Amino acid sequence: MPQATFTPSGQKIESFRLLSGHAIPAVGLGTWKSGSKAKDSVFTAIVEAGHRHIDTVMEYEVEEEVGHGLKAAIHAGIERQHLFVTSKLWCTDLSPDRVRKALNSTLNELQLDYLYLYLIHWPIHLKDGVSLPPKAAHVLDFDMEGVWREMEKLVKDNLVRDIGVCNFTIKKLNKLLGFAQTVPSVCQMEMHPGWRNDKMLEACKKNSIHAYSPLGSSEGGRDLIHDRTVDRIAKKLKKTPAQKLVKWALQRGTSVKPKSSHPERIKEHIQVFGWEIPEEDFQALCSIPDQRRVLDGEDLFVNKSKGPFGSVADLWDHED
Ligand code: NDP
Ligand code: 1BO
Repeated sequence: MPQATFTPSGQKIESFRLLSGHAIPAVGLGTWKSGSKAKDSVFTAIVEAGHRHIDTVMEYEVEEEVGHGLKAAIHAGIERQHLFVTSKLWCTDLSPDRVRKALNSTLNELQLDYLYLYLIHWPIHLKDGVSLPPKAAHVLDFDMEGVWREMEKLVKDNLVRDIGVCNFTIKKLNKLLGFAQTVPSVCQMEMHPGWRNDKMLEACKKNSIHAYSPLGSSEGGRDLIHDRTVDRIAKKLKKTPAQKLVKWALQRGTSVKPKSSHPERIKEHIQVFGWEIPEEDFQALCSIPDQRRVLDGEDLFVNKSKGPFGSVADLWDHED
């Protein structure tokens, strides 16, 4: 469960402790598909709702807007050091010579001079300018060790406080752990009651896990907000379905960053402390059938006839 940490000015932030010793706010704001609403969402989240973690990435094409939102929040009196900002290295920048340049470009868009967390977004190295899903010739060799060494240098140079990965398989994680001098602080993986991803959760126990798409996302037609079990338990505990889903993730030991562009939802998502999902209801949420990823990478990377990934299973190293 998250622990309360306090800023020097006395603000309470519920956080998990990363392997590095740093705290990561337990609940944050996701920004995928936030578009032109990103600035207002970020400002509302930080200044009105009390969020201190914003998750973004160059590929979402919202970093400039997010930067404006962060700037407005700092202008409104929030100290920069209390804002945990995460961004990610996109597939076309997965070569050692491009890592620092990509981070600098992100920092420039966000109008920041450091990040608290920088992640490898997907372990797939793509040629510049390819349309997705890629053909075989567009997927390049991924020099995982070379890229990780450059990520480690970003930490040494105080440009980034923690580094980690997203969308890795256990096989890829073990490969990384075989040479990492700085172990990944975070594995950001899809996890929600419709895709518990138990095997990855177990494999990551020694690392910190940061679940994404906690509400089941807007992708993949998985409407967990209206799932019967989620709804029944939410009513019983007098919480909203979204709060139940966020809390379920926290009780599993994963931090989360639900996305919304609606101020009232952004506020609702962080009102998840001071109460618990009872064991029986927690187990009911763990028993939702039809376990499957909603963001399985099919639209992004699977090219059945011409690609290196002919199926979703290829993408996930046949581990599921
Ligand atoms: P979420 O699970 O956060 O779901 C977001 C969807 O739920 C939106 O359509 C949102 O609509 C809707 N929603 C939000 N709150 C409520 C509510 N209270 N009631 C009803 N509907 C609600 O999905 P995401 O896929 O966006 O995941 C969260 C974040 O995780 C992303 O934004 C991104 O930052 C990160 N992520 C990272 C990935 C990676 O590869 N590393 C992959 C996917 C996500 P509305 O905005 O209209 O409220
Ligand atoms: C396009 C990337 C998927 C969400 O992180």
